[in-house]
This record gives sequence, C-alpha cells and structure tokens, in this order.
Amino acid sequence: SLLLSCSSHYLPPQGVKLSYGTAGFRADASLLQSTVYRVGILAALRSLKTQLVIGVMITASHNKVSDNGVKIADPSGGMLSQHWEPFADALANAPSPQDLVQLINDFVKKENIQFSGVKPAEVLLGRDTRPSGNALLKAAKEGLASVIAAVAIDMGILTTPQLHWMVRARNKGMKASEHDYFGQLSSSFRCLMDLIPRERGTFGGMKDKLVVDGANGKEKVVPHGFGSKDVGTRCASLDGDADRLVYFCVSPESSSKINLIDGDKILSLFALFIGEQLRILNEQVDTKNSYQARLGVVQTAYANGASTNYLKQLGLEVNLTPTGVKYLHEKAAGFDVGIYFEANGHGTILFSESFIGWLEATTYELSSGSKGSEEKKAALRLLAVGKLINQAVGDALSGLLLVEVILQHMGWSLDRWNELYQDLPSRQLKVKVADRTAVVTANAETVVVSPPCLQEAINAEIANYPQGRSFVRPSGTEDVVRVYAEASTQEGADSLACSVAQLVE
Ligand code: 16G
Ligand code: ZN
Repeated sequence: SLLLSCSSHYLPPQGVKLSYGTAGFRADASLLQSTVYRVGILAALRSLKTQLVIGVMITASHNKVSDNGVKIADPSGGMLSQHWEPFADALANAPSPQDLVQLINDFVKKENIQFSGVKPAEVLLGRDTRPSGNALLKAAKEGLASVIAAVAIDMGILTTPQLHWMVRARNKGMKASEHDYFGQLSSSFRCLMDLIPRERGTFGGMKDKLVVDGANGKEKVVPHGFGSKDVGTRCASLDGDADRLVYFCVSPESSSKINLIDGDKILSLFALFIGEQLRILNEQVDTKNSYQARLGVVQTAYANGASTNYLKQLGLEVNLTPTGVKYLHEKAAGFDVGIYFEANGHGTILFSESFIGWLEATTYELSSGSKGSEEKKAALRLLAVGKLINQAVGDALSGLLLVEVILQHMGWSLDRWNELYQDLPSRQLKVKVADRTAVVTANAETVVVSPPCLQEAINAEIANYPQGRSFVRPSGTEDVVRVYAEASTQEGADSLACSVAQLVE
C-alpha cells in the first residue's frame, strides 16, 4: 500500500515509450521522475535478489544539459544483467500504480525474491552535475524506500566509472569512497612512474603538458577556444560521464582540424605495453614457475581495419564481438589479460584473479633473491596496471593515467604513438528504414543473414575497392540501420558507403 500511494505521485509521462537499451533510460529530464523512481524499485529488488550491493547512476553523459538518464550497476560493477532488462522496460512503462504493483508481484514470484530472513537491500547512488540531478536523486530514494526499507547511500557527484568501481569494491569487502578511488589510482600511477627505466622517461621532446577537454568537442572538430597556438599540444577528450576517452592534437596542416587518436589506438598502445611486460616475465622466470598468461584483445567491427592488422602483426589474438560494452567486456573476461576497446573510446583491461594471484606470489618470491630484477619489475608493473585501470567498466580517468605512464615509459610523443599505424579512411552513414529489425546480422555484425542476398550485393560492391570493407547493422539506440565502409582512399570509403546505403534502402 505504501508502494501504491507513493507511486501515484510518480506517474509515467503519457505517449512516451522508454527503453533501457545499452545506456540505460535517457530522455528530457522533465520526463524522468517516474522512471527514476521505478529504477529505484528495480535496484532494491536486484540487491535483494543478489544479496549484494547495487548502484544507480543518474547521468545522460554527453547529451544536452536538459536531458538526464539513469542506469544500474550490477554487483560485479558491470552493466545490469541482460536477463533483467525486459523487466526494467516493463517497469518504466507500466501505466498505472495498480499495473506497477501487479508487475512487481509477478516478477518477485518468478525470480523467487525473498523479503524476510535476508540481508536488507543496499544501493549506492551517484549523479553527474546536471541541475536536474538532485530532484531525480530524491525520486530514486523514494523508489528505494517504497518496496522494502533499502539502505540508500548517496555517494554524491561522481563519474559513471567511479560509481561502478565503488559497487565492485564494496562487494569485495574493500573500502569504496571517492577518496579510496583516487587513492588507488594515484598510488598505482606513482608505482608505474617509479618503474620507468631511467634512460627512457623523456616524452620524446614533447611539451610536458596535457590539455583535457570535458566533452566540449563532440564532433570530430577542434573544441572551442583551441587554435594554432595549440598545435603540438597533447590533448585528451572525455565524454560527459567520463566513461570514454580519446586523445587528439590540433592538426599542423590546418588549425581547424584535429588528428584523432581513438579507442583502437589506445588499445594498441595498451597491448604493446602489456605484451612487453608478459614477454619479460616469460623469458626470465624459470619455466617450472612460469604462468603462460593468455593475452587477448577484443574489438568490434567498427575497429579500423588498420588497427586489427597491426594487432595481428603483433601476434595477438584479436576477437570481434557485436557493438555494446557488455559483449566486449564478457569476451575480455575470458582471458588472463583481456583488453577491449570500442573505437569510440570505451574500454578497459581485465585481469583474471588467478593471474593476479600468481603475480602477487611471484613478486613476493622474487623479492628476496633478485631484488630489482627485470622480471620483478614487469610483474610489479602488471599488478599496478590491474589496480590503476578500472576492472568494472571503461574509465576515462584511469585510462588517461595509463596512457600517460606508457608514453612516458616508451619515451614517446603523441605523434610517435599516432604513427603506430595509419588509419584507413572510413565513412559512416545511417539509413532510415521502416523496420530496422528486418536486418539480421551474424559473426559479430560483419555479415547480413537476412534479408537474403543483401550480403552478396554488399560483397559485390566491396570488390570494387582496394582494401574495401563494409558492413551494415541495425542501431541499438536509434531507429536506423548503420552503414560502415572503409577503403584505401577517402573517396573510395565515401562511395562504398553510399552504394551500400542504397542497397539497404
Ligand atoms: C551504446 C553503447 C556503446 C555503443 C553504442 C552504439 C554501452 C554502455 N554503450 O551507447 O557501447 O557503441 O551504444 O550505438 O554499451 P548504436 O547501436 O546506436 O550504433
Ligand atoms: Zn558516457
């Protein structure tokens, strides 16, 4: 009855259909009161079901300031289990309080969620700096209180990855305040800096300054206030809730253009560094104690073909998954060291528990005999990377610190890093169609299986272009079919994308 009376203050907006999607619920903030209230309910139920701490993050990332959004962090610190997404959709769209109560009752029965003789629900709440955040936080808290007395802990204004990190830490019995987060990042960063070979740490003559853009540059253009004075400066760009990271520099040819160093190149830099540390370990630790750590990298079909070639040339196992962080993350979790990145800058490095355990034992054993040996340093670096880089989700702050330390370690400038390989020219288009679900793909979205014959037609187009590659997929966030094409020239990529878009129409 508390739920009935309380939820009557939170009726969903009429004529709007909300969908949890890959990034949680997002809409104009004025439409979200009831949604956030209901996500509060969902979080309490999820915590009761798992008997672990859950997170609720209120943000719309890089969207405009009048928008807002809400998403859930599961106990592992990852995204909400896909298995609960349909319930999230149904909950958000239930028209009346009675419908809502019915829905919850049915779900509680189906999932066998216990209310008595169990630990109370515990939920960490975070939000970004949007002005609507406070009122939505209140709605979330009321949702949390309406089903059962859940413990709601307001963690304040945070980035999305900070909240995910806190949920994960809390469930591992670790301290999980913002102070602890920064403490872990700064101590592991310091540790990696101290392990830089003395002859290298020079930044290749580059200015020792990093400029960080907080989502002021959304398109591939120079951010406001940038110009010719900034040519040569190392710049990083974070999206609105700091779960995506790219680097860039103002192009020396034209101060209105940027050279973008995207997620693929961050992945390549990380893979090089980790690969080097693993090689040192494998060469030097005597074979009977060695641990053949499996290193795997994970990309999507959007990864520039030049990056995939480069990674394969390094002898790495390159895996493709469909678009969406949850798929990449799951795949990467299958390796001892799994590095995943989307080209758009979302990614991280995952370490298996058994490998971390081995590294800890190894550094301990090595500490007596070969103090300061190369293999011990390599093991210490890997351990520090595992602490620095967010194990829950892609995190621009921790990713940025790792990029900085690796550039320093290699003695590389931004240009040197950018020259690892040259991106193939590419083009993306979107096609409005009556029903985007008519396009069904397989093999990590690289081939169309339905409608029949479409893939054959695409292949015939691709064959006209040197280094041509193209694929189409239904968007997960918009009512469109997306087209991607790359080729040896920009004209080729543009023309291939156009031809393929015409095939889709
Ligand atoms: C979501 C995904 C992102 C993906 C994008 C693709 C998460 C947290 N976010 O924003 O990874 O790149 O969707 O959008 O999974 P699309 O399906 O419209 O192309
Ligand atoms: Zn984001």
